[in-house]
Amino acid sequence: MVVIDRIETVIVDVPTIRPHVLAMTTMECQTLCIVRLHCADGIIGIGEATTIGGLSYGPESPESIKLTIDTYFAPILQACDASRPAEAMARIGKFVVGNYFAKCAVETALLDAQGKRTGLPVSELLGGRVHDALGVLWTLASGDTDKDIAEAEQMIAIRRHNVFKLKIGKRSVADDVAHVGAIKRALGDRASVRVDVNMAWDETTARAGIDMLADVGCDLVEQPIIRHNREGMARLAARARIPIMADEALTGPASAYDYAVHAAADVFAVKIEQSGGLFAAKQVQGIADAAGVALYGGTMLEAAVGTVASAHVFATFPQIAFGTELFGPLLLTEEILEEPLVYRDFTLRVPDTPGLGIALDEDRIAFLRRDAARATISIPATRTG
Ligand code: MUC
Ligand code: MG
Repeated sequence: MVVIDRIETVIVDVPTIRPHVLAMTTMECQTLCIVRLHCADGIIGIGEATTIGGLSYGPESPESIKLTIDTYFAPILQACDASRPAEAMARIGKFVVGNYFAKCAVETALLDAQGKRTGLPVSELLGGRVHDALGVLWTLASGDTDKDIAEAEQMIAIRRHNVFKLKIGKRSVADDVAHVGAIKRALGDRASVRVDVNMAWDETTARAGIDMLADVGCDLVEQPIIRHNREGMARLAARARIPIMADEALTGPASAYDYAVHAAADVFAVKIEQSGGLFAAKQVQGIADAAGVALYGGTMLEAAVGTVASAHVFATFPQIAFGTELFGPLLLTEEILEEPLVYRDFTLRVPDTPGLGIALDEDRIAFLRRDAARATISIPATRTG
């Protein structure tokens, strides 16, 4: 038995490289809850949880995740064997309802520690990788069409991304479709253009909006309507000329099963935090594969730790037809790893060293943590609207 001596959580605020405009919030900063699991054998496992715009995306905030781990998970983990991550997570699941993002951060830290202990990358602990590199798209969300086109051109030129996701739903459908059409026209066959509505439309609006998007060359529509309208999603998927992807609606294996049974989406966006952890994300993949639903690797705009944890999971998916959006670290002004993740030729390399295969830049974390006395960096508050 490997005793867990201590679990440490820190809140870290990192500015974004530009305002990131989504239907429900504008982000100028990303807040991470970094977890360190100190094990009695000297191994430290790391994990991360993020949300999008505090509480504007889902029911957990970085601050609530920290409190949940410190107050409720820590005493449970005291009785757990760090070398049995699945058992430790089952024990947490027995005593803690919900709190998926917090569970994901702790499960990541347990698996990182276990990988370091056994000499295996996390992808191998999860069954073994099928991919060493994953396609990565970029989200154009500056809020301005010309700026988005310039950003996309630069990404294509440096061979970092040639698939783009546009965040829409904040403006009128006509304005949004004009924006999407202008970007698609500028990029042509050099890029795939997709949209994420983040649930901003009602079903009637979505019916018209999806047709209009198909007409201007959009390749995929993500979560057009509210998460609980599964029948609406099924009706939209049945009539649409382009694939419909579920994101917010997928909160773990039970919802994936429900969506698969009712043919409520053509594609599942799998997110490790939203699924309830890395094991749960694997279960979502299994359900999608059994049902013949295509897969996509989603992000909660995690920084490097959550991003690489997601990459280890997605690297084990036999099919991942729509690629991933594991660009989170690239949206941030600060590097938090000793060695940055490698983005090259439109892909992210999946590390193959033990555990997550990364090391935190501890000086950077010490500087960026919210409770540090900072000298030069100013962190903008997240704006709403
Ligand atoms: C979402 O809803 O998919 C992913 C990329 C991005 O820009 O925001 C997220 C959230
Ligand atoms: Mg989405």
